[in-house]
Amino acid sequence: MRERNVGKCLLFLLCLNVVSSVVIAAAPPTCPADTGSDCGSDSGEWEGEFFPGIPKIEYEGPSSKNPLSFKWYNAEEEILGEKMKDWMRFSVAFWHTFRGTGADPFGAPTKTWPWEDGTNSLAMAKRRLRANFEFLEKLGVERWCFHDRDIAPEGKTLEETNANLDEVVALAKELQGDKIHLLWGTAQLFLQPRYMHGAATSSELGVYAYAAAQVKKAMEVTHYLGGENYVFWGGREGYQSLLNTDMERELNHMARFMEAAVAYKKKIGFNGTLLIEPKPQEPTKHQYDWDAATSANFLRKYGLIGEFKLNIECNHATLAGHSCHHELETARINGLLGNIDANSGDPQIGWDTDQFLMDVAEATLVMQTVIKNGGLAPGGFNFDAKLRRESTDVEDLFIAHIAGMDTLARGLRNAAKLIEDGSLSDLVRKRYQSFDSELGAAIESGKADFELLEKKALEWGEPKVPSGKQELAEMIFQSAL
Ligand code: XLS
Ligand code: NI
Ligand code: NI
Repeated sequence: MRERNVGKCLLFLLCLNVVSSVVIAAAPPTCPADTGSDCGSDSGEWEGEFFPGIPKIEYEGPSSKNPLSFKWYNAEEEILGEKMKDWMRFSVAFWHTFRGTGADPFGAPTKTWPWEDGTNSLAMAKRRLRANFEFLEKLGVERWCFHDRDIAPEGKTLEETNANLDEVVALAKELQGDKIHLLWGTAQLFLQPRYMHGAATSSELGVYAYAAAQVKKAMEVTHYLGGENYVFWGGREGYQSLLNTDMERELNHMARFMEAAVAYKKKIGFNGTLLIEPKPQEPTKHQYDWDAATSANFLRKYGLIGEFKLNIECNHATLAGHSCHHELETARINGLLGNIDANSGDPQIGWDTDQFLMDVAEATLVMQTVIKNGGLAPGGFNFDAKLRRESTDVEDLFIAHIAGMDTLARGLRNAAKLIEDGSLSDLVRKRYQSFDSELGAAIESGKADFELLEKKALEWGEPKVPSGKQELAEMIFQSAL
């Protein structure tokens, strides 16, 4: 049974190559993994539960051995005067959790969820959406994120595509009710072949216009769903070669496109934050949004600095040669930390592997910055993370999110412990204490010129330089984990 299914999936992928101009979402699985389920049944509303046997996930504490329980995340518990759920503002990424198939460049899809019927139909889109809301409810997560094209299929014309989106979004609005919120929406401007040169950076005027129409619509539906933010993508985000592209012109096009998005946001009265998500390479090698600092410079140069914030993704930080903590601090110091795509990369694989963040030390550093930032609202933590290709049980979707939530919750507890203990911040304060003086204050307020400093240097002679205490800092940090 399983072998035949894999055969069908491979065939489906080959067919996809031929008809790819209309199928833009990742190939949906063709059959359910669980034998005896509704493989191949007609699209339509799903009868009953999507996740039978999975209870509402509860907090059971660190000693629990139950994989379907939280060990560290206790939504209502207060840490540093605020509920854990308000610090975290967790969100499930629709594309990974409900459109992820496990396919990679060397392998066919492995995930064949029972509710999938192998089509990219409108009825299937609605059924999948119902699965998403049941998932959120059972997981106890109040937010979700999507790209326009993962929630609704592309039609033959832009009108038809927009009508499909409207139909799915109307159902989403109903299913959200007043309990579930949209952390952010975005437009998917990369998979469809029309975007092969980029979208806002495309050399084709018609593509630029088409992308504008798509972003306009995605902003409208995000607004309609009460979106708290909108993640802005210009589409493929860069250029591959400087031989056959005009970098200066493309950057200008991108900036004009962003300006138009700002103007449209104001026109429709959308009050959410506009975010851009730094990412180096993938799929292009020169990106205007390489990392937080490059993105900040781009925004400043084109006068967009007050209109956008950054969505920092930990895996993208690693790809840029930084730690996630460094990117978060760069964004925070620039007043640009808007949202976090909570994931991590593999230390050996140089690719955006989008793994769930499971490293407690990293999570502690991430939470230190979130606390310094006074939280993330109206942003939050979006699980831009997917199951490994080998994880194929429905319950793995829950286990992955639970572990990801617990890791960050544990990071929050540790960061609070470090603050309450105070020895690490003491160490840092002492390190700079020579500046807590009259001359230090003059330097920090820009009032000390070189003549004054030279006079002091001559007067004092050779300065004494104390130890930096790196290992002591690490020792204190470790003791909180
Ligand atoms: C891809 C991005 C993507 C965004 C949403 O690398 O991380 O998943 O978060 O378009
Ligand atoms: Ni992301
Ligand atoms: Ni990514």
